Amino acid sequence: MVDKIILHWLDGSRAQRIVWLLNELNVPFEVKPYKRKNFRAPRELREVFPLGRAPIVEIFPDGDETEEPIVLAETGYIINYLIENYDKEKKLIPTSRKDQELVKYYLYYAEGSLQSILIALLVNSKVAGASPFGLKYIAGVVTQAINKGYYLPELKSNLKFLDDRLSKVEGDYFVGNKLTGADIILSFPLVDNLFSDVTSTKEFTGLDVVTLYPNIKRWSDKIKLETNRSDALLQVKNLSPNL
Ligand SMILES: N[C@@H](CCC(=O)N[C@@H](CS)C(=O)NCC(=O)O)C(=O)O
Repeated sequence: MVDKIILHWLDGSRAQRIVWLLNELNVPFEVKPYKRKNFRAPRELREVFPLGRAPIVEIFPDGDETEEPIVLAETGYIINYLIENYDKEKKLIPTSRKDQELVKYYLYYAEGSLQSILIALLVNSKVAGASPFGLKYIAGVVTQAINKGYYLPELKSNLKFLDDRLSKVEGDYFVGNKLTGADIILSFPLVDNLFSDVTSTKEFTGLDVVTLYPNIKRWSDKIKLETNRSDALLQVKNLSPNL
């Protein structure tokens, strides 16, 4: 019997990367969609895993639903688990041990370092608007100073690091001249958050990312084409990625 895999999927979220991965692995799965309420995941997602963040993956080994499922949370861990357990043909696994470790580095890096900078910038950009009227001005000055003094230089340093890495790789991908978990995890911060809408990114960060980071731009265009195929897959299941 094959394992039964359920992907708990939230609109406009990191869960889309898991659709792409499962599609690449050619593994059958079910999608359970959730719709955000006031930008947040609905409470039902907490019934699957207590932190209630997407994606969450449930696996019933051998399709046996009488047993408790294996429940996976955290995108990097989910990607690693799915590749380790279901990539029998090593489609997404680089050949050298060094490159295999590099993929794992990116799985930690994307959520641990890069995404946390983007979240801080996003939160800081909302503080003034959410403050009581008399505090809006001062809140704006303080958060802008924090962004200018810390988060924006951090973002620039991270994007330069990634652009330099791409300038030195052989081929079009981050590791081993093939699509790996590194590209899949980095697609959310780089493609979805920064390069899909470069005008908003300019307003949000002041950075002209297309000019400053041409290697990421080239990679991002390629990745966008590849992910469109899995967006199409969701539409086939009557679940628009923009639900
Ligand atoms: N570090 C987690 C973050 C998960 C996360 O924050 N997911 C967002 C969607 S992209 C979410 O569920 N947001 C709903 C909420 O904040 O209520 C991961 O990598 O999976």
